[in-house]
Amino acid sequence: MEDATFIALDWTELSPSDMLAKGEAVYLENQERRTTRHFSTRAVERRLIELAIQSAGTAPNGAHLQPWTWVAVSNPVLKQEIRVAAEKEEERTYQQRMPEAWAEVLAPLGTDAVKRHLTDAPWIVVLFKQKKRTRANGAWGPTYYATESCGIAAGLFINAVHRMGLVTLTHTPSPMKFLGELLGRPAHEEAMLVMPVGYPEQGAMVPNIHRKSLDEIAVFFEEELRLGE
Ligand code: IYR
Repeated sequence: MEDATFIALDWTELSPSDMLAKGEAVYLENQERRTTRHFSTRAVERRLIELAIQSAGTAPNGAHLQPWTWVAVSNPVLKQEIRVAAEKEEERTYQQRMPEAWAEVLAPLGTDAVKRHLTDAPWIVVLFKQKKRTRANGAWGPTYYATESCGIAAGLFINAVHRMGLVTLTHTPSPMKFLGELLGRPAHEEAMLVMPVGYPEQGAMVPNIHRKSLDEIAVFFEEELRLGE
């Protein structure tokens, strides 16, 4: 077992007004993010994808095992193969596997088995979760909280893409096993999320959804309890 080493935390205090201003600016910027299914075919520099992945790689994660592999595809032949395989699964999902209770909440979002974004977007980024790791002694060992870790990392990826002025869509073909096969990933890696990245198409549309208010999503218990007021 390696001994832990520690270094000083690099941290600068902000003034209360800067904290508030930053918090408001970040909220506003996040509020402007939307998921669209309408991507332009316009090319995106590989460096921008690298930066989004590097941002994702800063995520806090279980035991600092960084249990993720990001596969970025701009190759048109491979994108087409991914689309064909995804649509094959999705057709069965939409036509046979999807219970009515699920179809009912998807209807307002206008999703269907046609996955045009997989070939329109200049990049598809697939996030693989590493279920196992190699230990120092060469034996297989588990990873910990890999799903949570990858979920947090995906959030940072999505945020980075948005802040660079691009759009992405969290697509979840089910089952996803075909992705490991097409992209040559080892068996201990499980595809978790497919994210086309690019510019929105001219005239791109988004569903007219509403986000829950703070009161609907949060509960506070403060020092001065005001229960039953
Ligand atoms: N995986 C399908 C269905 C789907 C499921 C949920 I939950 C969504 O929010 C959107 C779609 C698909 O990607 O179309």
